[in-house]
Amino acid sequence: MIRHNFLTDADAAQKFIDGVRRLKDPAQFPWPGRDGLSIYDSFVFWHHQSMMLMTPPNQNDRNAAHSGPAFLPWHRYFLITMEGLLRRAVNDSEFRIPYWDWTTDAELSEPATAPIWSNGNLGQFAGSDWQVRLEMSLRTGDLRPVNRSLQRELGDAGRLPTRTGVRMIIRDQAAYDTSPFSSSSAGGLRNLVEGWVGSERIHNSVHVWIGGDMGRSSSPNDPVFFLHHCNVDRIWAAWQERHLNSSYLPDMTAPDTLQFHRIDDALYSIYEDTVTPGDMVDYKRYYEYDTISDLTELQV
Ligand SMILES: [Cu+2]
Repeated sequence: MIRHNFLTDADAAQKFIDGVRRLKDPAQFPWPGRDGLSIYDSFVFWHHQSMMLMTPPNQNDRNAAHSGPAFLPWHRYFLITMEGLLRRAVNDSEFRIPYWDWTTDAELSEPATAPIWSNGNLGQFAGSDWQVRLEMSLRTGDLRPVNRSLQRELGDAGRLPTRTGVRMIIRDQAAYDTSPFSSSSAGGLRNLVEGWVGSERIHNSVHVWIGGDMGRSSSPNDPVFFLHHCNVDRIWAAWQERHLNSSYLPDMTAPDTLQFHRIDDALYSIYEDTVTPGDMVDYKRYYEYDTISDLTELQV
């Protein structure tokens, strides 16, 4: 089952839009025990909680899903879980989340007016019929109930990563991650893709470029979160195909201070399942991408 480019597969794009709207409706997909909230809102909570869980607790950089090796598998798992719910919502067992290839938009003179933001596409979620119900307070950092429309500040800050920059990282980073396995890791695929180092700042830079709700721990409020992370995941997949002899790091010989990030540690979830980074490595059990060769080409 194939994950397609949002802009070249109208069927997957429309199903994604219909699906998130249904999952967002508390009448159709209620979040059990949380009055007025939906299954979609539980993903906002789950993402926020992952950022509150410092790993280990005596520092404030690495958390259960960011600034550490688990960044890529945690978000792969998060998307696969959403993908399964979307399949139920649109009643299509073949549906897979599409990706947004922002490197194409990076080549435009005005990426903020690119097709992805039209009213037929993701622009519609900035309207009054899509309500943010939980937000990270910018003052306290806590999650709090609200009722307001989605906020974006397209292009006010940050920038979209270039295809050349992405290709160079995939080509040059032979290791999945490097010591100290945090936002300070100077090399390794994970930290360069997450975007704490390097010139492209890939994942972080797209959050900043979209701005508004995408800049908070409650960023899954914006459905583009899933299209963005799908493209981030596609980079990991491309790297996996390019570096067949490199594997996820660290393994289980790493110290307890790397708990939640070692290959057989459980990824943080608000649901019952126990899934590890190791379980997420073989993504082809769940989906494939329509293309990764645009990222693995040697000429840069
Ligand atoms: Cu995240």
